Formats: sequence, structure tokens, C-alpha cells
Amino acid sequence: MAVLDRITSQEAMDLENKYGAHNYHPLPVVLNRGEGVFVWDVEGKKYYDFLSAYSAVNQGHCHPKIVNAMTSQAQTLSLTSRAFYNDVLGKYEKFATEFFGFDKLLPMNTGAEAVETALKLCRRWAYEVKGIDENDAEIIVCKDNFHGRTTTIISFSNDPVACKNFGPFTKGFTKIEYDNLLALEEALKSNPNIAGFLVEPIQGEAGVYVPSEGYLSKAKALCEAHNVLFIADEVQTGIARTGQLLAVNHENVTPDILILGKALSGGAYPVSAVLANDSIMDVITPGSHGSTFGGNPIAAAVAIAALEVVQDENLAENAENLGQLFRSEINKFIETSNIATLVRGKGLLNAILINDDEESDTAWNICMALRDNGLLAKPTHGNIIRFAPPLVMTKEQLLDCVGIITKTLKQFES
Ligand code: IF1
Repeated sequence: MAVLDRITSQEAMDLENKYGAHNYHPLPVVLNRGEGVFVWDVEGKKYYDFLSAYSAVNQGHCHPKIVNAMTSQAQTLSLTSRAFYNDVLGKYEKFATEFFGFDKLLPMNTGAEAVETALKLCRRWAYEVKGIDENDAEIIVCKDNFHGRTTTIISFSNDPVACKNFGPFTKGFTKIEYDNLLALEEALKSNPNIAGFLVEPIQGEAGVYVPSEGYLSKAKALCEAHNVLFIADEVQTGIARTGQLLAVNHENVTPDILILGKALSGGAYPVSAVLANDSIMDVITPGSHGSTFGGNPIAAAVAIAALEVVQDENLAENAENLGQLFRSEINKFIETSNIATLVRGKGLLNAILINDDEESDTAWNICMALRDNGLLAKPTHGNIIRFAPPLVMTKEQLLDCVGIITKTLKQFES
């Protein structure tokens, strides 16, 4: 079978099942085209995408400006490695540091690599600037975090599905409860070797868990008081998703280290980055960190275009407005129904809690019915469904989607 020969959905699923490792349990739908807020399956059925590749496709599928930047750069120069300079990386670094308000950027490819980079940066800073004894640095992380899949990152996961039988694990992490300032203060006070606090401004995988108002700003102040770096993992929440450019902007917090991924490329290409000011980033010296693909010309060109789209199309403002509308419409429905108990989120990162126990397959079955009704979403942690459409959605489209979602939920009322 030639790669471009048409195959049916069943054939595509059978191939993945037989020849691919079973590290996912996808919703049974096989997509072969995307445009804006829509995707199509191989049989030609059209769907609203309410996952956006876990918030990578904030700018919408196949955004022409991003695709143009990618294809024209791909035809000119794709990769040099960092053994040589290229003429796009510096432009991108200038653009992105000004865009987010930091002195410097360190380019990587995936979110997990950027998290790893931030951890290394924080540890170096601890030894070379803060003055902690070598190998003694501790980084505070939160219970129910999700930061990626590498061996070090899963070392501080408490999800057995993600970490069981992958040990031995990396040391140097202290876990505290999320959204608990007392726990943070206690951890900071009790150990002089704390170097950083790694946190998701909203916990995505945990079920779109929004912390109490003031949590992030007070956590940042506590970190400052203890000379500890506040490290924001905005891989999922960043780049307009929550109704601000960054989720920390809701509380006027500037992280010491900012981690970005996913929508930094609009989903066109794996692009991630760590941003920090010189007093921190300068501990990184030649040879101490890197990646063959990090900062390649295609990635740099794509990222500039992807960020320009966010600005030109006012995606943060649109996410804020449509998010308010989504939650108020779903709340109206919840008042009349017993199938959903709560909608929560910020901007267009939202979740609906389904009224059934964690182990039930109701949320999965609802997602199957949503699929049949032309909308794609995925359950997270049992009875929670995440709703995160591309941010280029219009108000009319959003109301159409609310109609599909409420109609589908009604089918599951008891
Ligand atoms: C998968 C979840 C989302 C992330 C944060 C770093 C990374 C992620 C806050 C790593 C990645 C992904 C990975 C994806 C599923 C997904 C996810 F459900 F697992 F939690 F988005 F909601 N920091 N999140 O959310 O980035 O290395 O993947 O580029 O299948 O593992 P990555």
C-alpha cells in the first residue's frame, strides 16, 4: 500500500493497532484534514475540534500564515544544527523575548524538553548564584501535576499510569498540595536548599483545576521572599488559551522562568522554549545544554508566524469572551439537568464534570456520542470532559457547539 493511497477509518485503526505501540487509547475517529475550528475524518464527516491537539492548535488548523511561513522556510533552509548560526533564529529570539517580556530565550522542541531545560537551568542557578551546595538543590512541585513524559519528569508524578514500573526515579523534588499556600510556605521555610517552585497556572491533566484567586501572585511573593525561582509551566495554558497571553497574566505575575510549547507553533511543528532574564539564563554556557533541532530555521519561522497570528487576530480577547459565554450557557443547562454537575475553566480551557463515579465510562460514552453529533472532545481522569476548541472560533460557532453539547448531554440524563 502506497503511503498516499486512501484507506478507510477501520483500516487506519487496524494498522495503528497492529504496528504501533499501544501507548494511547484514542477515540475511534480517523482524521485526515483540518481547517480552522474543523477537522474531517477519512469518510468526509466534519467535526468541531474541541481538543485542539491539547491546546497546540490555538490558532486553528492549518492556519495559512503559519503554513506559508513553514513551507517557504522548508524550501530555503530547514536545519543547520547549532554548530552554525542561521539567519532566522536570532530574529525569532528577539521577537519572542519582546513579545513575552524576558531578556533571553532557549529554544527546544517539545514541552517535556522545555520542562527539563527549566529544571536544569534552575539547578545551575541554585549552585552558581544562590549558593546551594552541589547536588543538594530541591525543586518544589505540586501533587497531580502533569509536565511531560521523560524519566525525570515522571519521577515527580503521582499518577501511577504515568510512572509505574519506570523507576528508579530522579531525586531532588519535594511534592506539595496544589492551590495550598500554607503548604508552599511550610516547604520553603523548612528547607534552605529549595531552588525553585514548578507550577501549572491551571492544572490541565488533573481536570482543568483552576486554583483560588490570588494563589499564583501570593505563591510568587513567597518564592521571592525565599529567593526561590517561580517556574511557570505554560505549555498548555499559555499563548492566549485562558483569555490572556499567559495564564499568569490574570494575576499580574511574571515568572522567573517561563516554559512554553504546543501553541508556540500553532500545532504546525514541535516548538518549545524556556524564557528567563539574564541573571538566570547566563548560567547556561556553551556545551551545557542543547538539541539538534532546537532553534532550527523552520521552527523559528513558524513560531514568529504563530505568535503574530495570536496578536493580529486578538485570540486572547476572543478566548476570554467565548469562554465566559461557554460557561454561562453550560451553567444554564446544568441548572436544568442532572447529568453534569459543574463547568469550570478560564478562557477556552474548560471542563465539565459528569455526574457519575470516577470509574464509570459515562464520560467516554458521552465523548462517543459527541463524536456522532459532530464534535470531538476527550475525557480526562474519569468523569471529566475537557473542552478546548481553537481560539479562532466565532460566537455563532460556539453557540452551535453549545447546542451540540447540551443536546448530547441530554441523551445521558437519568
Ligand atoms: C500526551 C495531558 C494535556 C503539559 C504541560 C508539559 C507538557 C504537557 C502542562 C509536555 C503536555 C500533553 C501531552 C499529551 C497529552 C497532554 C495533556 F492530558 F496529558 F495533560 F495537554 F492536557 N507541560 N501535555 O500539558 O509537553 O512533551 O507533550 O510536548 O499525550 O502525553 P510535550
